[in-house]
Amino acid sequence: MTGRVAVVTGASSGIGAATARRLAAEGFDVVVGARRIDRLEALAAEIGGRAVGLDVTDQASVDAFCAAVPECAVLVNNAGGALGLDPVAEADLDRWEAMYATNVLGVIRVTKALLPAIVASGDGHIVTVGSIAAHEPYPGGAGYNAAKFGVRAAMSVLRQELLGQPVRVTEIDPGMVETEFSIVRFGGDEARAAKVYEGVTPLTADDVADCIAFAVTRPSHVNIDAMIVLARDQAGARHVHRHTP
Ligand code: 8X3
Repeated sequence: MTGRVAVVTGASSGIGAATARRLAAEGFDVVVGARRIDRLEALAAEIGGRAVGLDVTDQASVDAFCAAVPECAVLVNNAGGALGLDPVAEADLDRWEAMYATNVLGVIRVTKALLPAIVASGDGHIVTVGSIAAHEPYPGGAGYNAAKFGVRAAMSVLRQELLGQPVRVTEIDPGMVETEFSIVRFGGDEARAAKVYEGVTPLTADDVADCIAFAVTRPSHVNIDAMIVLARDQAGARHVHRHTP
């Protein structure tokens, strides 16, 4: 048991929930944050953690969250996601703003607010869940690509700015992970979401949580700067091998 506090954002499902479970199993005192408080409380009860409501796009919500979490050693910035697959010519700018608000400003807002506690822990770690989309643009991806490239740039800057402080900064960039990601991206269209993973063995949320746990449980002097994690069936953002039944 480390007993150190680990905060996981976007923890009500998918990679966030899997990471919360895994970090609790590793002995962290886990605080889960998300907007869907019912699911969050069930998860917190399951893992012996604490649920605190969190909307990363709302400064008052982030302030209240941080007031409830005076100590924090590890922050996993997982909240985020994609909205649509619009070509630039048909961009829905409201959705693009929303992607920037969650994936970029949301991560920065939470990180900034928790940073004093993370530094004060004497052995802090900030892990951000990015995406292969932060490395490879693809048709229809521009709104999400821009957001994920943006947060990757910001956290790379943070890594440099924190040099000399007792804080590690890591980015985990997965490819296809079968979670609610595509259902949310396609506005609840489950058939369209299922097509994304058709004929492929995608990563699971647990696979990504495993990578996060690996980074977090290295000795303190080891900083996993970045990790791109793809399914064996995926060799690039849109380079996928689909098995026929
Ligand atoms: C999710 C992966 O390729 O749909 O972050 O952008 S992708």
